[in-house]
Amino acid sequence: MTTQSQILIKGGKVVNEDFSEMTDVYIEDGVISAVGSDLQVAAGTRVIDATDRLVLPGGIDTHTHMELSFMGTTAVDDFHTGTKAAFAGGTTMILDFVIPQKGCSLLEAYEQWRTTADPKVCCDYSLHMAVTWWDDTVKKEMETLVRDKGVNSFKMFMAYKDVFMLRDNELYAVFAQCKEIGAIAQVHAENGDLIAEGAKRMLSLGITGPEGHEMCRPEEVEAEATQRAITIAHAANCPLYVVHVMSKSAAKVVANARRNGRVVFGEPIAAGLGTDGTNYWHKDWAHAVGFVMGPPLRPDSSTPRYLMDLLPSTDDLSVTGTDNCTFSVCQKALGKDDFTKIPNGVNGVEDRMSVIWEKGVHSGKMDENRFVAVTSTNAAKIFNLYPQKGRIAKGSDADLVIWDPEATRVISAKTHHQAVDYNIFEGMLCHGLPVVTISRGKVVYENGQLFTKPGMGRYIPRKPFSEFVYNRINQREKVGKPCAVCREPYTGEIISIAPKRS
Ligand code: URQ
Ligand code: ZN
Ligand code: ZN
Repeated sequence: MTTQSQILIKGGKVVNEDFSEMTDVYIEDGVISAVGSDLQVAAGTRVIDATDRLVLPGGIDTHTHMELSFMGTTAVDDFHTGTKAAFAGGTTMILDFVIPQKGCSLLEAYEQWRTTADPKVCCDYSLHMAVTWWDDTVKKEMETLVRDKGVNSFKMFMAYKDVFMLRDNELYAVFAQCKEIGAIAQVHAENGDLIAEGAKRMLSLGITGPEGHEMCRPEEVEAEATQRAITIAHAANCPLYVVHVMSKSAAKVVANARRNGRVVFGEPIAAGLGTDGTNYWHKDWAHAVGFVMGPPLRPDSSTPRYLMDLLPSTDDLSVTGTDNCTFSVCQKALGKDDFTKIPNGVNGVEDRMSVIWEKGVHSGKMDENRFVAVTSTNAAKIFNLYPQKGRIAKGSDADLVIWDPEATRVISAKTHHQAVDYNIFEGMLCHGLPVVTISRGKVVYENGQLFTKPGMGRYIPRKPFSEFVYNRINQREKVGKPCAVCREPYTGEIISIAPKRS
């Protein structure tokens, strides 16, 4: 790993979300210190030639679950292998999730996740907090997490009945608290009751394979919960972020709500943008089971294109993550006779940027600036990391990727850097890949080689009341309050109601 503290990236095209320009970038001590031509640099500066390449802000993966203990086992990509793989794919920051068991302290869970992650992470990271139960102590701990621990996002599950799931009244209470403390509410939007009934029905019909996982929770089960969450969040005047939007139906609900002025953001993930749920019907069980996640990938094979079409446009969908939560086939085999026992989760952290470049930019659906917006900048703005992250500008962290838009690679578990033993994008040819990844001014990936050390990444605290998220909320708080009608009191006759005979 080079100890170089000055780097000059020369001759490249710097691409931010709002414009691109042929210019140079000078990095000193982990920070971008100048962007321009003919820059004065210190003696001994390392010069990296970026001719014919793009210089992008490092990717931000909004949704990972490294080494999550879930459904009886632990996700095989941990904070070390998962963040090395992130670098290899051009991602320089992940946002992972603290998920306390029902009834357990959120603060204690936060400390456990920090103790696990800090010594292992290679890239910078931050933590969302899941709220899996509700009472006054949870309410107080949310406030403490925002004030003292730099958490500004809380995820509530509407699925995983009896495990993580919250009921509507609890959702309303948590959303109200999120708005009070300036956090954004995130939801896993599926109707957990319908999933439980659907699973019972499938098993009673003798359907135990991965196809039952999708059939027990079809896309309207996701769309219904998405709409319900949007309605409850709007009632609480709370900003909402719908994680892993996996279907056309749910995407339409988010897009429609945004056009109706709701403060809601939709997050499609690499899996839903790059592949589909027809894989659940594959005759080879070991192939089909690899795609099991919740909400499921959809058997409507036009879904990836539909979701991708909503990214370039008017921000119907705003930001991309991966929900990287990997279980090798032998772990998935815990559910070989019963799909409800298959640990849910797929890969994505290494391949997200290339999959979106291939399906979004190379296909001509979005331009390079929009690519930066949906893979990095919008995430930074929503989670209040901008412009420290998500931009190439003086003073921003030197998290960059030198991107070769014409280079190609074929995605395969044989060559990926992740620990999981299969890849849902196996065999996919992608244009667009990182040549050099730079994290806080250090070259951490170059020409296929990683230069990382576990623990070199930092936890990044985030402040509440992100302007990008709260500007409209705050204004509605001021002007949108309902008010009573002034009228003379009623003086007419009132019917008398005879007291009930006991
Ligand atoms: O639901 C989630 O986001 C976690 C538990 C990962 N697993 C999944 O299938 N999405
Ligand atoms: Zn989820
Ligand atoms: Zn997740």
